[in-house]
Amino acid sequence: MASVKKAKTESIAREKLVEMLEKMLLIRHFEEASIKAYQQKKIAGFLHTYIGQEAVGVGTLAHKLPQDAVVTTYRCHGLYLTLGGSPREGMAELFGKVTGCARGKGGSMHFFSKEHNFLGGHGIVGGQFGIGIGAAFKSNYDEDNAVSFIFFGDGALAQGTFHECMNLAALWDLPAIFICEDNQYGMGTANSRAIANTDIASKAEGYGIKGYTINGMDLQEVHETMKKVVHETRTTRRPALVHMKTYRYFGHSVSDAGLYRSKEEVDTYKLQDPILMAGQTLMENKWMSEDDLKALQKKVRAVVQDAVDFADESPEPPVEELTQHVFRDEVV
Ligand SMILES: Cc1ncc(C[n+]2csc(CCOP(=O)(O)OP(=O)(O)O)c2C)c(N)n1
Ligand SMILES: [Mg+2]
Repeated sequence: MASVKKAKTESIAREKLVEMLEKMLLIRHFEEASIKAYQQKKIAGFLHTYIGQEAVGVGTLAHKLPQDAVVTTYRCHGLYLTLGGSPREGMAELFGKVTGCARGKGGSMHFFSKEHNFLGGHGIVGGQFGIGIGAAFKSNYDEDNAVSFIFFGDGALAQGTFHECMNLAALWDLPAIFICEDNQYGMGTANSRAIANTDIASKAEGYGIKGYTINGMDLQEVHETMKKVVHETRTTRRPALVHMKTYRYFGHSVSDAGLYRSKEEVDTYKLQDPILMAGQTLMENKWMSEDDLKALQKKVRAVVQDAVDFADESPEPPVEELTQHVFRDEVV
């Protein structure tokens, strides 16, 4: 398939790799702490973790410029933290506290950050496509040279809105990067049972745009290939489709018993863990000692503990806020 490019890996400079490792560690520890808090009944509703998929968000968003927009699914904590969203406000959002990034009204699925142009986690499968291409349209209109990062799961590939938005983006030359985080399952359904053509990058051809396949467990591959894809989209204003092959270690949400896959399958992916790999690369290159790595983990754990304490101590939203910030209440 002529339009499908295979990723080419080059090495990342030490400083960048350490920075990305720290972000991946922050996501992992933040979410491990959130699972614990969920079990302690400090978090209600849903909780979908990004653990295992960290390299996709971190390697991709390393190329984001301030004016770029980012939009994703309900599995949104990782991207929010990658963009520099406050761990305190993120944890407080999970706890339903007024100090949260959506004032405690969104919860796990609806993280948001105006400061980072993070246009949210969305609970409706495929609900983010229209918003993502809308941001890309705005960029062309404003001529600010931005791109729009649209993250979505493999479960959204059979949605009509995916195809409609790919069509519009290609037709109107919208700088949108469609990033399919293929963790191989939509809830408990293997994607081979739900998607007619699992060569996801090849779907780009139907819209006359480029498609890419990337090993999403490999931080260096994600980082290098996305550098090229982002540059190309930014300069040509043509959309692109990226197939990230990744895996989630935990269930669809914390209440998923995971009966649809084997422990051996999960363990195979854990052997390619992006955090483990990045740490190993740093140590093999003598860019970091084991003690440096331990110190970095300790630093990140302290940030997460501080976020948990902040969330614990924060007040719940006052009753007066129940109808505020919900549907344009300020102009009604
Ligand atoms: C329109 C719509 N249909 C069904 C659901 C129920 N639902 C929630 S998550 C999900 C699976 C989505 O899987 P995928 O897109 O692969 O994302 P992942 O959870 O694997 O990251 C489904 C069917 C929904 N939220 N929205
Ligand atoms: Mg999936």
